[in-house]
Amino acid sequence: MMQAISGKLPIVTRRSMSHSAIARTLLTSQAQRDKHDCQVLIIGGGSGGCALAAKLSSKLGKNKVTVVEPAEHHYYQPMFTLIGGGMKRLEQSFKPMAEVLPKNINWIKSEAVEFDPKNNTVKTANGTNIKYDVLLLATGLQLNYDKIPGLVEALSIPNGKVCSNYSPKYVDRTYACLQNIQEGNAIFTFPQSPVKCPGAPQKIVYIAEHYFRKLNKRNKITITYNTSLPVIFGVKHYADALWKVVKKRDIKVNLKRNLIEVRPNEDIAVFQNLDKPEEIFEEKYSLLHVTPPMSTPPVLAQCKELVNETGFVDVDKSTLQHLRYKNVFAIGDCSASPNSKTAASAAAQSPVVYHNMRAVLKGKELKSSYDGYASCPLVTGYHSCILAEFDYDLKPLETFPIAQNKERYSMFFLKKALMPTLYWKVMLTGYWNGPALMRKALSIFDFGKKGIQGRKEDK
Ligand code: FAD
Ligand code: UQ1
Repeated sequence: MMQAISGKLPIVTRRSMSHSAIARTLLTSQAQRDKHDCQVLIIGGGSGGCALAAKLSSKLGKNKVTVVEPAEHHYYQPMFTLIGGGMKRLEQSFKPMAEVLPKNINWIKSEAVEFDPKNNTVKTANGTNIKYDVLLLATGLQLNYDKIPGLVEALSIPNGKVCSNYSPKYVDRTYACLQNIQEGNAIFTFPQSPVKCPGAPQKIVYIAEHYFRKLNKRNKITITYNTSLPVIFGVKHYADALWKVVKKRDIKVNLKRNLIEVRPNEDIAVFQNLDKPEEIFEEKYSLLHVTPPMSTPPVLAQCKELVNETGFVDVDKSTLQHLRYKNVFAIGDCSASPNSKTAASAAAQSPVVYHNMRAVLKGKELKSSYDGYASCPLVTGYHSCILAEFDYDLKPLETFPIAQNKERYSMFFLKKALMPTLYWKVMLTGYWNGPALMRKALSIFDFGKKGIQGRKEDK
């Protein structure tokens, strides 16, 4: 195997970095117009890519795994919900990429710009041609704020009324907006596209409602959640519980209503009724929280051999292997497997992808399969959370022997205090395979739950 690291000493050294981190970033500068071969190539060093890099590199050994990732920082995105609610600070949500990627891999700090699966090659923006034996696509989803006219402008107004928890660029605006609003309409949106963590657009609704009550301004503010979806949540077991929450707390929910324009000069948000497209609503806001439309990155979506008609990587939903290219796999948000896109799903996919990629490398049959597990901690305020967990059939697949369709402090504590450590120390190091083992162990207890998994009325 040819290594891209060659000859010269580093031109720029970073005092704060370890020697191995310097060696790994070296590849960035010296790889210009170079060739690079590897056994495993991973595109994207986010939740899924990083977890798999850790698992595979510790098994295969030094320099067998190459990760292409342009970002300087790795964000723990699930924390954005809490940052928007003023419960955590932005600085707590990220670490240098050099610190979270495993030490024994090659890191090409650039982005993939061309895929050629017929010839097992990927090109990067810094001019490296990489040849691989097996490829893992882990690019996640891109945020398309620019798809809504007026939105980028609205989000750039200092101390403005428009905010969004979805990007580290805008998340600090959310808590400022919660503080600034004194009266009027607080409007929250869910776009007409697949999104990562489909529960997150409504978590901030509940946090905002609780915040307004705490600050004694709730009676002067109306709260509306406009969602493009036909349901409040895709799993009936939890949707029933959420309808009770919105009713009790006087939150108005409009289904099938999509944000199509923002007019920041007039503080007006324009919505369309997705059932009757000619019906357009102009709504005045004092606070507007936007969840942007999302898609896989264009470089992936443009490679028609790799993706389906919606731009997601065309994999088998059980094995996570590409339907045509048997040495290609996907993990996380960019995969066409029809699960909810969450870090919890990527964790549950990680052992499946790991075992099946190793089987391909050894020329063996694929034996591992993914059940569609996804989890969404639906934070409903400053000390409560409904922990939704479900599978491909939208059946509850719960870890704990208590009713999880109820607002609980214990689940809030799990989300706020335990999950960040589980993520940084256990998932990104390749040891967290999702809660399946824990679920099995805890299944010996049944505090009156009477086998909620798979009850007919919950389907
Ligand atoms: P990501 O972690 O997004 O990583 C993708 C990586 O690919 C990035 O580092 C990017 O730089 C890189 N990349 C992109 N294009 C290229 C390219 N061309 N070349 C090379 N690299 C590229 N999940 C939960 O489980 N629980 C939660 O409570 C939760 N809450 C959330 C709240 C919010 C507000 C948000 C935004 C997300 C939340 N999620 C939650 C979802 C979770 O963060 C994602 O599902 C998870 O990070 C997906 O992992 P991934 O590896 O697919 O993508
Ligand atoms: C989870 O595994 C995970 O990925 C690390 C999350 O993202 C941060 C989650 O939010 C949740 C809830 C899970 C599931 C874990 C347990 C213990 C139920």
